[in-house]
Amino acid sequence: VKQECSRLNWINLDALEAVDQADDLIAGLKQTPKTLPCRYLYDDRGSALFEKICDLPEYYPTRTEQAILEQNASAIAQMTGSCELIELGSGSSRKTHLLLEAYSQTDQSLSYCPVDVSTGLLRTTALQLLHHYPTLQVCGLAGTYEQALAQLPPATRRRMLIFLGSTLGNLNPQDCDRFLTQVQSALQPGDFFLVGVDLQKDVDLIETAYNDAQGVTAAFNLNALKHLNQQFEGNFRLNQFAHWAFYNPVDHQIEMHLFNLRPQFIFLRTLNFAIELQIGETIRTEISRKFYLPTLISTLERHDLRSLQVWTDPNRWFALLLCQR
Ligand code: AVI
Repeated sequence: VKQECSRLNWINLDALEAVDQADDLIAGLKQTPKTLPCRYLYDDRGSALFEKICDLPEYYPTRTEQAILEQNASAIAQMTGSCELIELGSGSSRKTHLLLEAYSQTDQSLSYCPVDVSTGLLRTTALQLLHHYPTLQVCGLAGTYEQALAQLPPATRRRMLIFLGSTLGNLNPQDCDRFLTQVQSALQPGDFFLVGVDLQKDVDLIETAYNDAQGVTAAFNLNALKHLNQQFEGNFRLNQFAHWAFYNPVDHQIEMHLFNLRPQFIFLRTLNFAIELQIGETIRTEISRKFYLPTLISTLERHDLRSLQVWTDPNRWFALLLCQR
């Protein structure tokens, strides 16, 4: 254990001002229709539920991306050569194992920086990886992507930013542009960006993936309110909301909402903020955009991220793009 700890660095990224954090929460709840920043889906319980979603038969993105990585991880490692790996939103880093395995074949000084807001998961994963890869150096960054991109430790060599799982789709076009601008400035010319995205496809297949039979996605969605109740001493009654997820064909995105079943008066005590919720009112907790590859490639190009190679599965459901700055 001592040996493993000497290969582990830990950085708690500077917290955002508490007031700023609540600003977008309050603004979203005042809006019509109401929205929540999707980071509230990811406390430790939310992250554990998301891990469960990844294993659901209906949720095709994880296994599809995993299969693409299984087939192409060595090609990726060969194309980039030795580099330090930084993964944004690493979660349990399950797919990253495939990349680390491929890089460990050729790279003697393997280093990996997972970034996640869920510190519990980040710590467990870091320790598991150190145990598995005897020479790996891990630098865990506890914080949001934005914090991480603004505060990355100085680069020691070429770097590759990894952003898997179609998390890019959880950003609206404006936030996506802002995020890619941050990616661009965190990278030096020659550095790499590896991004996995869910593609446009049959609507039934997509809607089924966000309305699973066991109700894990529903529990994940409702957990955002539990998180708010805990963090801000709120009084959302979870059993008075229903999970509602549907495809919006205009914006090409799944929208996850919480549908209010009874009139409720909500008070978030530590923010001294109150709202009334009418029957049938919804709170949108997440968007999950489904991409059209040519549009995405040109968006990336506008941020100086040139696609070197695009890999997809036989159904063309999911794509993995290796870009270079
Ligand atoms: C993390 N993110 C890419 C997932 C998605 O598919 O948008 C989150 C998720 N929401 C419901 N199921 C999974």
